[in-house]
Formats: sequence, structure tokens, C-alpha cells
Amino acid sequence: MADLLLTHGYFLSEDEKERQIMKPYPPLGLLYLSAFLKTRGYSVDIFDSTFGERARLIERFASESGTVGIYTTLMTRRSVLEIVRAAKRHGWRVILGGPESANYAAEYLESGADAIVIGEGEITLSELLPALARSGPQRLHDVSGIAFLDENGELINTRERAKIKDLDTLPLPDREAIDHHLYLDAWKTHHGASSINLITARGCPYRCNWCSHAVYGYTHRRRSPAAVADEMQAIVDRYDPDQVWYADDVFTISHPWLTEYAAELGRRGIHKPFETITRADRLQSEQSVDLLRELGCYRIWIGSESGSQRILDGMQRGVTVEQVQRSTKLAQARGIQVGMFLMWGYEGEELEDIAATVEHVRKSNPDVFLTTVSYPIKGTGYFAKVRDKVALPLPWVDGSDRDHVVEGRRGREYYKLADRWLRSEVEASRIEARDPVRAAELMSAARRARAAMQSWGVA
Ligand code: B12
Ligand code: SF4
Repeated sequence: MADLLLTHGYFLSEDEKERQIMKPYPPLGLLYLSAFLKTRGYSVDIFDSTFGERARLIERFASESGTVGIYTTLMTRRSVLEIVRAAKRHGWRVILGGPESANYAAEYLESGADAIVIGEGEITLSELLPALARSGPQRLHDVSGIAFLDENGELINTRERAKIKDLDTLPLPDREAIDHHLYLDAWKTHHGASSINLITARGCPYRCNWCSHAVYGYTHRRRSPAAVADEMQAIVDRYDPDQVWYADDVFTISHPWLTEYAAELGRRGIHKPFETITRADRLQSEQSVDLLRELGCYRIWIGSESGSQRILDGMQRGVTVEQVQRSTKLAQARGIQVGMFLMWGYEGEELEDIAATVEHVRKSNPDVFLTTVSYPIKGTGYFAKVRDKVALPLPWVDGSDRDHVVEGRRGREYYKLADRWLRSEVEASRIEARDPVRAAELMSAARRARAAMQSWGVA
């Protein structure tokens, strides 16, 4: 039995939508924890739920005893609670980490968890494991960066854990702890190219007010270009993926860093195609786009969110609509595909803002765009802004922050119409020259959707 069993509560077998998309990535946070704890002498096992079955995990709880650590996000609340219950039923100690449990420490502790790690897990876990064994779950006052319930059932939040200053001191993620080939094969089978994720930095200093900073705060710490290039070398040697995903919050924050990184990769003769996320304001010059191209970027994702400057400013996005359009144009001109993230329904959004978004996407013409309906995540500025108007129409244990309803806002059906309007109008604009008849049909679908929205009442 290992000192710690790590898992994450996300089961691909239970997510039909994701099985259609089939772009799974290994749980990097757990791999970092495993590597670090092993260097401190702990034995660690990972039950990778992505390709695992819930029943196997529960069997494991029944046949062994020990401590399980679970990564949590707002997507996995129900699943994690189920795992917590099963683990406790069989006498296991339960530690939670990740953004969701940091936001709802009291609720998870009341649901049976023994301790919640707030922020980075490496050092905290290495102190928490012996403290738990020594003093039990109610006397953990000396471990920084956690929440727990004391003997009186009172919620104790210990001192904040200092962030790890030099990320290069961390060992590389323990990729051998899980079967990467399941991921590589899934990608290859469904998309013709295998892919692997890695990060070059932790945290984001920007303050878009709907974005969760529960784990890394507003810090931004970069690994050295040489260390990341060494990890790439190890990935290429061991797995040789066809491409990679730099899973940073914003890959393009430091252009000097990217220049050095390109040199380090060049020195090692590595050139892997990749996709990643940027902010538009970090991709305004031809040189910055050339740099991405040189590094192997084939698709860049831009958080565009809205075509209405008023809404972007309300989000404290710190980006202009023109910057998004310029970065899209620059990237496409150099053969880099552009993916755009868009968000409907942010506080104060009216039909004219949606019209501005449709016009913005039509004009920018990204290669692909994805829309979501905004929802206030606890702990964010957006949540604070609408706090008095937020309701969860389900019991906490059954819902998630995605189910938050903001009073006065329109329902999901309304945003389905917005999607139809957007997709029809953008597609019409794309095909107008070669298929005017189909384009006219699409434009009337767009007008119908818009008219239905015009006559929509507030939910
Ligand atoms: C890459 C990424 C994705 C990828 C996932 C691919 C993958 N598996 O890597 C994609 C693009 C698919 C994605 C999708 C979504 N994501 Co996402 N994603 C990220 C991102 C940018 C990086 C994740 C990562 O690799 N981090 C690096 C590792 C090292 O950090 P870490 O995982 O946090 O681990 C550390 C700590 O959390 C802690 N820890 C982790 N596990 C454990 C376990 C224990 C026991 C302990 C003690 C500690 C601990 O220690 C680790 C090391 O210090 C994060 C933001 C971020 N910077 O983390 C958002 C983030 C996790 N995503 C988020 C969201 C909202 C989503 C979506 C819901 C978005 C949407 N609207 O569709 C979807 C949901 C997908 C799903 N089905 O779950 C939110 C979650 C917010 C919340 N409160 O839960 C985040 C935080 C972004 C944000 N800033 O708002 N995402
Ligand atoms: S949305 Fe992106 S740029 Fe904005 S704060 Fe979050 S991670 Fe940073």
C-alpha cells in the first residue's frame, strides 16, 4: 500500500460529450505531486480516472486502507463527493486539492474530507502526510496552506502557503505513474495525431474578473527555458508525440522567454507542432507571431470573449476588440490557425452587445470558435459583483458553479439562439462568394434567431 493514492474524479466513461471530442490530457497536477513526493521518500500511486472505472477505484478502497488525495474542479464536484463517501466508508483518510475544494473548503470538509490543500500541493502535502499520521485530522494547525475542522467542528484555515519561488527546483512530472499511451492512442485514433501537455509557467498576473485564481493567486512564475526544453527532450525521447499542448494560462506573456526557449529547442534539434492559449494583447507584433511560428505553433487560441468593448471592460479583460482582430489577422497571415473563445451572457450584456460579437467574429473570421455561457465561479470578481443575485437551483452536492443562475439574466435557450445567429451569419459570410443561395438561407436563419431573441422576455 502506498503512502498516498492520488486520483481526480474525472471519468471519460461518464462523459458522453467529451467522448465525442476525445481530446483527453493527463492530469498534470497529480503528476507533479507524485514526482515531488517521491523525491521526499513517499510512495505514491495514481489511479487515473480518465480511462479508469469508478467501480475499480471503490474496490481498491474496499481492499486496502490508506490516504487518498483527490484533485477537484468545478466540473467534478458530484464525482469527487461520491469518491469521498466511498473512501470514508472504507476507513480511508481523504485530502482534497485544486481550485474547487479551495473555494468550498467548509462544504467538502462537512462532506467527509479530512483536509483541504489550498494552493500548490507539493510542499504542503509533504508536511500534511506526516502531520495527519502523527496528530490525526483535527490538530493540523502547524501545516500551512490547508483548511480542516478542529475538535469543535470549527473551520480552521492555516497560514497561507508561500508559493514555490523557483519552479526549476521541482522534479519533472512523474509521467510514468500513469499510462500515457492511452492518451496518445486516443488522440491518434480520433485526430490522426498524438498530443501531450506540459506547462512552462504557473499562474497568471492578469485580472479578468470571471477567471478563477484559487490555486496560483495572481503570481506568474516561469520555469527556465532550458528546463522546459529538457522536459520536451524527455517527452520526445519517451513518447514522441506528434504535437504538444502548452497548458499555460497564457503562453505568450514573456516574449524574451519565448526567444530563449526557441534557441534552447533549436540547440536540441526539437521542433514540435503545438497549440496553446494567448491573450490578444500579447500577440500584436509581427515578430511575436513569427516567434510562435518558428516554435511550431499551428493553432493559437485567443480569449476573445465579446465583440463589445463595453462588455470586455466590464470583465476587466484589459484587451480591445481591435487587438483581437489584429492578432487574428497576423496569425492567419503567417499560416497559424486561430481558435477563438467567446462568452455569452456576461453581466450587462444586451442584444446590441451580442450583435457586436456576431459582427466581430464575422469580421475576424477565426478558423474555429467556441462559445460558453458565462457563470460566476466562487472566489472571482464576477462572483463578488453579482453575489446578491446568484442562486444555485440545486442542492450544493448535486450542482456546480456552472449551474449558478444570475437573477435577471436570460436562460440557456436564449443563448442557443445567440449561437445559431452567430454560426449562421459567420458561415454565410464565409461562403457568400461561392454559394450565394446557401448563404442567403443562412442569413435568414440568422435573422430569425435574432428576431426570436428580440421578443424574448427576461427569465
Ligand atoms: C489545461 C486546462 C484545461 C484543459 C484540460 C486538459 C488537461 N487535463 O490538462 C482544457 C482546455 C480541456 C480545460 C477545460 C476546462 N477547464 Co480548464 N484549465 C486548464 C488549466 C489552464 C491548466 C491545468 C494545469 O495543467 N495546471 C497545471 C498544474 C500543475 O496545476 P494544478 O492542476 O492546479 O495542480 C496543482 C494544485 O492544484 C495542487 N493539486 C492538484 N491536484 C491536487 C490533489 C491533491 C490531493 C492536492 C492536495 C493538491 C492538488 O497541486 C498541484 C501542483 O502544485 C487550468 C488553470 C491552471 N493554471 O491550473 C484551467 C482550469 C482548471 N480550468 C477551468 C475550467 C473552468 C475549465 C472548463 C470548465 C472550461 C469550460 N467552460 O469549458 C473546462 C472543463 C473541462 C473538464 N471536462 O473538466 C478552471 C477551473 C475553475 C474551478 N474553480 O474549478 C481553471 C482553474 C481555469 C480558470 N482559471 O478559471 N482546462
Ligand atoms: S482569463 Fe486568462 S488572461 Fe485572464 S486572468 Fe484568466 S488566465 Fe489570466
